[in-house]
Amino acid sequence: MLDLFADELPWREALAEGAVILRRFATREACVLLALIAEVAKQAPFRRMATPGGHTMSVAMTGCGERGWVSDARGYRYSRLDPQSALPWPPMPKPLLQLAKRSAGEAGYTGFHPDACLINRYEPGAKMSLHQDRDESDLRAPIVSVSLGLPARFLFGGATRTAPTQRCLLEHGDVVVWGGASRLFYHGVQPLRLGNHPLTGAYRYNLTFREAG
Ligand code: MD3
Ligand code: FE
Repeated sequence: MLDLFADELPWREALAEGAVILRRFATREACVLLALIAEVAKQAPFRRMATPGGHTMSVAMTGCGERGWVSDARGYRYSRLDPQSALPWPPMPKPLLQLAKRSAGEAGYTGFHPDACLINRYEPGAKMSLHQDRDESDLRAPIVSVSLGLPARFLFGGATRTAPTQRCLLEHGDVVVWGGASRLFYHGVQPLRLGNHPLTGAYRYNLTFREAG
């Protein structure tokens, strides 16, 4: 097989206390990951959820695994059922689970057992405001994030909403592992810029693996 990535090895960048970027760690698997996302989306289509405040999120979401993250007028939570179909979320495909475990291990987090994979799809202009991820039951477990397709300008701050923010570009194949001190840090994504990625066209996808339950 022609290997277009043989000359680009992954490298690591420290981002914050307990957080590390594994640059290009998922590049070789990207095609497989995107095919698996498409399979999941056949069973649980991407949808733009309502916020508790009555707005509609610009990011379209779906998920796989035992639990899925949902938002509606009642709030944010994890649910075993997809509210749109009233069926369980599609199972987490093995290669996704294995990538998540391998990434966590690479960052020093052994024994990571994610039961939820949230799949975000950004179209041009879609963004995610500064927030914390705190709906998971055990906040000692890290979150593993995988970026695919168009690049995103990612913002991350500190333990309070007003802490100074840093920005970094998350590109196709980049994996970030967030744990320890940075697990509850505020973060967000700036509006996606127009572009055309060879594998995803106008979209960016982000997978986040979590121990939710
Ligand atoms: C920092 N997703 O789904 S992934 C989210 O690119 C979310 O779609 C973004 O924030 C995205 O909640 C960012 C990177 C990320 C994920 C979890 C974190 C950064 C984090 C948890 C704590 C601190
Ligand atoms: Fe988040």
